[in-house]
Amino acid sequence: MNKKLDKFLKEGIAVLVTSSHNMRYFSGFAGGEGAVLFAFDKKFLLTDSRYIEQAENETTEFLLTETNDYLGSACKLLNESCCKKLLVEDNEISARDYDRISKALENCEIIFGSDNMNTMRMVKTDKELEKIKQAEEIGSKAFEHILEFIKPDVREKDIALEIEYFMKKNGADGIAFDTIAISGKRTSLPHGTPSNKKIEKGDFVTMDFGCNVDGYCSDMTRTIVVGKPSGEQKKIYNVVKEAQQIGLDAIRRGIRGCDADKAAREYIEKCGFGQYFRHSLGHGVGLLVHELPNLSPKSEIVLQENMVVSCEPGIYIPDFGGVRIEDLVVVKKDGCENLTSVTKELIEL
Ligand SMILES: [Mn+2]
Repeated sequence: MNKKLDKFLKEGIAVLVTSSHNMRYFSGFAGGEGAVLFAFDKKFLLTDSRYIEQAENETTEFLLTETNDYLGSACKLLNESCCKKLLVEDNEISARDYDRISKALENCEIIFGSDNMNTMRMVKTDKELEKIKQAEEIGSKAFEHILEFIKPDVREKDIALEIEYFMKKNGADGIAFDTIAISGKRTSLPHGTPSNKKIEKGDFVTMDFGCNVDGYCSDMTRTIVVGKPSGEQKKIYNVVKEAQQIGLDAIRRGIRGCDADKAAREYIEKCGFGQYFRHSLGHGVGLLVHELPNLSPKSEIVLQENMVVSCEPGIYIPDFGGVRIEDLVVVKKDGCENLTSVTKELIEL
């Protein structure tokens, strides 16, 4: 049992989990639909007939309830036991469901719990780390593979598809998010969508992708150039590469997210590209591809050992193009362990 969750339960606060990622985290049930309820020293898993067999296989110690109305059933259980305080996932629950729960539970204080529940997942166990490592290894292999595939006249959409196909063919359960594969001037779009544009000589190609192993995500980005890079392309690439290394050097136990971000950002600013780096340095990765802790100018979270974060500075110049380099790392006592094994030298295809 998670220590922070245990603390709520000891204080007599019941906990209702309704997001698929937190249900999976706290119970092992990966079906995604239903609710997990911790209350009065009991653990309930409420789901419908489509998932009940799966729930039996994936969980232990949970009292399974088959129901088509898991919120209604949860409220009934809570009312029967005169629950006085209930923690809910405010980020995940609809206004309609919130209204319904509030009306159904008499004399029960409803507490917004998303911030708390999402911090519970930040530090990873060895088992979780193993899955993230596997996923990132598959991503690294996909990158090596795609270098053979990229050439002039290949469409961005085909590059994205090939990366996704390779990852699934090589052990991934699925993709962690829609693959980004963009080229030429379109690389100035940090989260551009692959189009029918064909690769041309002299194009930057940025690929941001990840897969999923047993629920856990990977995430990596590389930018390459097709043909010979121009002086300006080389310059931008090298600034991002150096900034990324500065970010990696800063990530360690005890540093705040904002300070890791600042280290990389200051270098990009010093090089005169500050206005073109307009997102955070990184984010946590786990059951969700974007989770806590953030490495952003606002993040006060102090990094702890075995948190998993990305380090991904970028420079995006409208009507010219952009570069992002992203590795996934595990925070350690005196630094970090890099899970992304492929080169960051500028690859010229
Ligand atoms: Mn990322």
